[in-house]
Amino acid sequence: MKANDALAARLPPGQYVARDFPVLHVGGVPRFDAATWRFRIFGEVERPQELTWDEFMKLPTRTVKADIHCVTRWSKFDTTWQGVPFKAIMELARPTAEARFVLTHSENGYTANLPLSIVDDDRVLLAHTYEGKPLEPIHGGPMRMFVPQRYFWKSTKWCNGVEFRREDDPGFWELRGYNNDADPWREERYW
Ligand SMILES: Nc1nc2c(c(=O)[nH]1)N[C@H]1C(S)=C(S)[C@@H](COP(=O)(O)O)O[C@H]1N2
Ligand SMILES: [Mo]
Repeated sequence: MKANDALAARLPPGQYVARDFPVLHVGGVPRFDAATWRFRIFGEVERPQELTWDEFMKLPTRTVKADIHCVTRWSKFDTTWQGVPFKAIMELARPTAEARFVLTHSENGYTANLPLSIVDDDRVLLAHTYEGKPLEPIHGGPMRMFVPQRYFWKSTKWCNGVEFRREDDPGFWELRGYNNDADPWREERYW
């Protein structure tokens, strides 16, 4: 395969390769205090959880290397993240048989919705480490969702809760004209 073909196979339609790591979010960067930080797992689960930072950091971790794709057209190849696998969260809280969707919540009110079938995947993390270092506050530290199969707006920064749901409810950008599914390979950018 020629270099251009290899690039085309890896770059979703309408995207370009970014060398830097752009920062994109609405509002300010929330302050992190390890003593008061809490992470909630709630909704359609058998065992709702409210974890402290120490408890969260004792959960299993996994490293995932993947490309990320922002709806504003930049993609970044080979980013390496470490965090708690979403599957570990499911084992801990046990979604009920009725759970079909998740809504991830942020410290500053931002939300993103996803089908359970997308997040129940080894590549999906509650990431606290980026390229071997604690995730920087501007990129969502201390912890953010990492969902590489979807445009990056689905990866909620400063994540403080995961809500399991029977029904799908649009998140912050989905309410403002962004596509509900957000598959970069199908170029599902807006409605
Ligand atoms: N809490 C929160 N998470 C968020 C956002 C936001 O505004 N608030 N923006 C999303 C969007 S649109 C993108 S592209 C990515 C950007 O992540 P980055 O700043 O680490 O590149 O975060 C996503 N997660
Ligand atoms: Mo974005």
